[in-house]
Amino acid sequence: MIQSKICEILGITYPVFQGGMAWIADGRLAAAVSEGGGLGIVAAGNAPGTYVREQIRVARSMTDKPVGVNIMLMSPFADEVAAVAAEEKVEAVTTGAGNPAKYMAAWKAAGIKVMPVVPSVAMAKLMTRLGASALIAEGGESGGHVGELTTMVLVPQICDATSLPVIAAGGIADGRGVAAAFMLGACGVQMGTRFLSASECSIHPAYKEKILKATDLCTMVTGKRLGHPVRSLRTPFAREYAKAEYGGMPDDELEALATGTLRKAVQEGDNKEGCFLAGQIAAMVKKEQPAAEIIKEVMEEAEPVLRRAPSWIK
Ligand code: TUI
Repeated sequence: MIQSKICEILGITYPVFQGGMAWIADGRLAAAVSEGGGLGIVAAGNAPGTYVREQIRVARSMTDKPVGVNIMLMSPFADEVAAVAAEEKVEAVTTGAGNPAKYMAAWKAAGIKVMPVVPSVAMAKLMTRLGASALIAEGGESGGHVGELTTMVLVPQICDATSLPVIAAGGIADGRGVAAAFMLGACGVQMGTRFLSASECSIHPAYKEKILKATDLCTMVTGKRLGHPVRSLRTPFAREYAKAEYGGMPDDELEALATGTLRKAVQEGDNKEGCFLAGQIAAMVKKEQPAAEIIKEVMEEAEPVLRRAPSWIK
């Protein structure tokens, strides 16, 4: 079985994190991933502290294994959610969409392992100095809010910039992706899109169906003009948003057009007004299966690839 230092640091069996997908990664999904030997992560997204506390407790009621919380730093509730994570003493906090510097001391004092998403070398160096336990290098192949660099380019540069363990994210959904991430210097992976197909993932059936039917060119990035690029499925809504974005719609109207669209996708499967966040790897997600099976399968696929040189090299 492939293990690495991130397994020791967190007390997990497999070096696999589940991405902190807003509106999607609830206590039930996080518990299923943690029970399966990975790190399940409750996503705070834009939700208030009460919701996050409740979901942490749901996860705790379903597993004794370590559980994490993802804090989306652009959330108006980031401060209160940061406090909830410390109060509930989750084993790990991951952060996204910003700089978590002001929270690091409090989380560390609560004994929490802090693992920020770093989209650049500068941010990796800063987070290393501030005492992060590991770094997540997430390339722009991922779903949701994306940085500039691809996983292939970002991961080795982050590995060179830090002595901390690096978790690769973005575009990883099978054993080959895991093996490639390790070859780039990572010692773990984070998957989001692959877990959308988990049996324990409570998204609307229409959302799951869209992921299972996705093809290679099925995602697009919108929102660059307002500074928050987001990757989602190329649906009628995403096309309409892109048209408005490049057609000169005023900023406030553009913001309003996006408001509530993720909820509409996750809870209602609304094809017209929903924003279905998904990574470029969606096309390789083939079937619904339990989270534990996903983790075991990708790690078993990765093992022979990593243990010997590819057979197509002479
Ligand atoms: O955060 C994510 N993915 C997300 S957040 C999200 S909710 C949202 N909805 C609409 C607009 C924006 C967000 C949906 N998906 N992934 C991790 C990630 N973090 N990707 C990129 C970054 C990042 C970007 C800048 C991390 C740090 C950062 O620092 C900038 C700075 O210096 O403050």
